[in-house]
Amino acid sequence: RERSDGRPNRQRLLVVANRLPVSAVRRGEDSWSLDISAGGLVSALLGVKEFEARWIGWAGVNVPDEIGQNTLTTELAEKRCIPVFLDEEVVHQYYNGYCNNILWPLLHYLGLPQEDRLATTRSFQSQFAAYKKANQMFADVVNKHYEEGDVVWCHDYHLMFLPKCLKEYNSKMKVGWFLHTPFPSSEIHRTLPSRTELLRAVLAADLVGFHTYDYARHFVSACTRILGLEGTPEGVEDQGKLTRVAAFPIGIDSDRFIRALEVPQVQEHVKELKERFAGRKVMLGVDRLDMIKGIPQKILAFEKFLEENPYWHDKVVLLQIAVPTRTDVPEYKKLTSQVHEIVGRINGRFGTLSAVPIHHLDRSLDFHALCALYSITDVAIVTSLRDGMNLVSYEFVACQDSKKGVLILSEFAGAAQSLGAGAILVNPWNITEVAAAISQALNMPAEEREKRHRHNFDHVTNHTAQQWAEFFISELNGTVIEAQQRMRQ
Ligand code: ADQ
Repeated sequence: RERSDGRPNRQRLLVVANRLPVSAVRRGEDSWSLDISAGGLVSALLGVKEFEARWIGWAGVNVPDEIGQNTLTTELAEKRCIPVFLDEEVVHQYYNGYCNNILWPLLHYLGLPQEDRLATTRSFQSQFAAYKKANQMFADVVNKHYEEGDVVWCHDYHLMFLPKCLKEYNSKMKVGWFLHTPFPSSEIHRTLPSRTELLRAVLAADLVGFHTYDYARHFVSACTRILGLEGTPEGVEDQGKLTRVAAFPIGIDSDRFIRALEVPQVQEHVKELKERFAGRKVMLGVDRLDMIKGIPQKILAFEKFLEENPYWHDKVVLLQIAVPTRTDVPEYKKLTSQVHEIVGRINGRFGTLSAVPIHHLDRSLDFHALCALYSITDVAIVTSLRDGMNLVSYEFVACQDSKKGVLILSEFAGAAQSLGAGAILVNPWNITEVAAAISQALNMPAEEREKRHRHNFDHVTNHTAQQWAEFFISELNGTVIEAQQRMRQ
């Protein structure tokens, strides 16, 4: 294809994810306000100049009427976004049900929700049916907008069925699928009633990507043990058809964070924070309020540290910023009250009239406020019980080039594989070990901090989100060309 000025068109990339990078709020029958979220994936793809990206996903609102659907579609088109309209019942069963209640805990080794395990088991079939239906709805929209030569990149556990649906439409479509969460041991995956169908659906893709080599290996083992297929160094082979499986560790747009530190508004904020916490070391946790992030474990470890180290009582503060997510799921509500209760107890126990040891905020911070906080922090603490990668640890490192603070990082976060040599790695289940890590971090000599920071900073600035996206797409293009050559031989 060529443009009217004779130059070749850039390859089109259709990025399909459950949510569009835009949230829509209805203002009237035919008007919408669109709020763009500059998440990691968006910045990654904005930086990839040789592709022309379009987004396909759910806009996060129920739009039952045709007028509303048409006006929203037109407004989103200006942002290169194409909506998939899901009705309330599908969202309830597919998104809240199968994705968040079944797949999310399972992929993070947490099993099915404890209290309603039997109820979940009973509703499993209807939720799985809704999941397949929703994936088919995404596929319909992709198919409608697909042009020959496009690359289709499917994202995450919400869309494991999508590669199969797309290949059924058109076996020549170039389809890649990337999982942002861990892929667990095959012993965990095999407990899923839909284990076989899901694996087969993912294997329809040309390229399947994970954050780490371990997750890729678990996926290949699940295919060999559960489906009886052959694992090869390149991926999984089924009757001569190879699905490439590989690790593509994500990164961040580190320059965006580094540049933000120069913005006057951020510097003003830094000054205020430094005054506010003068004379105290600042520890920071930034997480979505989710059970995988190990927030109660982190706070209990901090309590243990205070118990064992009276010297530090009025010299350290833990700021825990936790954005509430999935607030309509009962397990998440329970987690919120559990965290509040523990924080209240510890502040009651160790606080004074003038200061408390833990500041816990149930909300999200804007980008500039977050950068300011990262930059004044002495010790960042990530205690995820499992985490695909964990970008917070990367963002902290990017903002620390002048301070050279310490990162305490769970060994169960994908980031432990890349930042492990610079961070203090911990098992978040062992609060005694985490308390000792806090002590080590707060007392670390400057020379050692510098050395550890240098390792992490070099990694974060040399493995960016943009490189991640380019690498995945070029591998996908390469994989398809190789497969075509094999077919011809
Ligand atoms: P998440 O589970 O959302 O992502 P993470 O990688 O840490 O986890 O990314 C969170 C993002 O949200 C970061 O960019 C962070 O700045 C932002 N954020 C979190 N709390 C915030 C707050 N209180 N205020 C403002 N911003 C906040 C999933 C997987 C991860 C994987 C990513 C990317 O669970 O393991 O690293 O996708 O693949």
